[in-house]
Amino acid sequence: MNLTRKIITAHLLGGDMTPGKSIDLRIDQTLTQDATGTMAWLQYEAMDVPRVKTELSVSYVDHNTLQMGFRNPDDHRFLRTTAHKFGAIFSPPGTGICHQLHLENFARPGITLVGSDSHTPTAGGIGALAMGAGGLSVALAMAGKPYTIPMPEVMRIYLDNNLTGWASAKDIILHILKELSVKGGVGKVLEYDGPGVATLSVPERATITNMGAELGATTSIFPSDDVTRAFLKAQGREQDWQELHADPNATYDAELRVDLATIPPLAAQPHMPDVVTSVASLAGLQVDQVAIGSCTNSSYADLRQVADILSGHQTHSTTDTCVSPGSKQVLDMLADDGSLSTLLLSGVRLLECSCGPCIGMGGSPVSSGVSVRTFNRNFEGRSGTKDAKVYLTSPLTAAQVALNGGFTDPSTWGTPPSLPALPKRVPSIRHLFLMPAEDGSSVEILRGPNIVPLEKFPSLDATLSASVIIKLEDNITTDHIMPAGAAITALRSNVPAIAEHVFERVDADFVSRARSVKNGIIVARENYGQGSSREHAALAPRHLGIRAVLACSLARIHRANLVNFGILPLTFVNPADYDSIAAGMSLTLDTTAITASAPTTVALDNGSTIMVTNDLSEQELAIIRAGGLLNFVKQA
Ligand code: MIC
Ligand code: SF4
Repeated sequence: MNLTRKIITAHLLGGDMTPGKSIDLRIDQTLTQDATGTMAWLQYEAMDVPRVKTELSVSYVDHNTLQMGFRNPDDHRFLRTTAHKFGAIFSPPGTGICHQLHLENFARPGITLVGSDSHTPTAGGIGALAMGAGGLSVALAMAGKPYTIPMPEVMRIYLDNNLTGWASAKDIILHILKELSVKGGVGKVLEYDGPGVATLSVPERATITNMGAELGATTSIFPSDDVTRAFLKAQGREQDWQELHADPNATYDAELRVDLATIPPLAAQPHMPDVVTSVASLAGLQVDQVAIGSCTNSSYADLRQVADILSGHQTHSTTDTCVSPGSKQVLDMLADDGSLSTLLLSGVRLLECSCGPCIGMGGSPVSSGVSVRTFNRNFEGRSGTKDAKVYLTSPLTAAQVALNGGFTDPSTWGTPPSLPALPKRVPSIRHLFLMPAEDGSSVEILRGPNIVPLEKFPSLDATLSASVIIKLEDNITTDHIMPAGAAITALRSNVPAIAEHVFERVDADFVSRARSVKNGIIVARENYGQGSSREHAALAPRHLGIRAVLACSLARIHRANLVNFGILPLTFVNPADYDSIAAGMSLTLDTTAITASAPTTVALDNGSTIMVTNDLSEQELAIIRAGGLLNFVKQA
């Protein structure tokens, strides 16, 4: 067996392990973060389960820590009190980014982890089967219910040789993105194997599994070996280690071979993580901003290497350079070895240990500026500046760009800094986490005026007549559907208010058109809903009356979120029928005739019909008929 199938087998509560068939998994750990967490905890509260039933659940505050006005601090207080009451550990704002903190403090080989953030697979770097999901799916897992997914195919990523020169872990995943594209991982777990694995540290592995999210993969996973053991030992958690790997004769559904020795420094170009080219080919391009950090590249080793490159130099005067460490542990280590002082004296701006500019929480580039970021997503407008051009690179490349004011040829960079040795013991920040009350029954949940109670959606009508509100192209991201940024993210606990911003960067009239009809439908091409796990990209359209999405294909987490909120995820039987539909048309379907994973007829208002299909399980169909997962759970 391969490693993925071993962990799934050990956690299987039901279903059929044939790729594509539904499986129910026992979930050991969950994580939530503030931007998706307020909804998740409101939903958890609505389930009437007094204590979380997982072995460990952590509620992190890392996405929006700006506290501009009362909304955001009210959210933080709500999350602190819900964690305290319901039995979760609380990580206060400023402690660090959820994925970095979870890797350092809680994740362990062989567990299942579900998190309300699409980069939860970061913990795959330590050998956990870690998956991103919508907040409601995580709330259900916290309530002790199984997590249901389609059984993934397992793709072996065979790493041969080792990295050379200025190439680093980020370049490995950028190379894989170039090979497979942003939809190349859909329906798959990417399982790393081969001699190259042992050459990579746990944080390097985590950089790679983190960005597996950009491939659309269910998750990515590395084996647990001596490198994993040394990492856990340094964290004072050697007892959490177990050896885990695929059997020597394991079989896989697909394979990609990667020769690490041939990978040069790479960059993803605007506006998709898979538009990858060599850094050398960008030489000469001036850069206005460099942002180093995010859950992809904010480990101690990443930032220490940046400091080593900048040591004794100054960042370029026309390149605004900022660093956000992944955790207070990382920051403490940088302070301890003098790297922090090196960074500050080189001209770097130090930001809080949080997501920061990655989700547009400040740090936006200048108008039509070029920004180089060590992050994982460069979708148009995500930085907060609509016409900015964002490139994604490794910290090593970003540091060189900061020094030189733009891209230069790596052959001129000299000798790369060495990877710092793993300290025998790293400083613990575990005392900063708030442990839950032993008995939460008397803990009061503190809310605020922006925390709006959940809306109850009606069940699915027998005949659905809906207008096409918008017709979209390929690869529409959840950032297109429900933009992030400081102002809009502050509305995550208030669905009626956040709904006013649906598709605002794509089509300013979307909301008024959706409101003007009773039922709406969204039409798109391939990979609709890629990117973030934010369920607001389903919930807010549902609030506006969207009842179905008809696309050529859908991204995994968003499709699950549509089901959770009672929106029908439909696909064209014949993708060419996409051309026969125009915005403003009315589509009618008899929903009582829909059966799980089978085609059905849709009537267009021009008198013609098309065939659409779905890949829903019986249970998912029942959830949609009930008007969403919360209604379904309460009915059961
Ligand atoms: C992201 O990177 O897009 C986010 C912000 O972390 C999201 C979660 C969210 O929208 O709150 C994600 O990746 O799931
Ligand atoms: Fe935070 Fe960015 Fe990572 Fe999302 S991708 S969790 S916004 S650092």
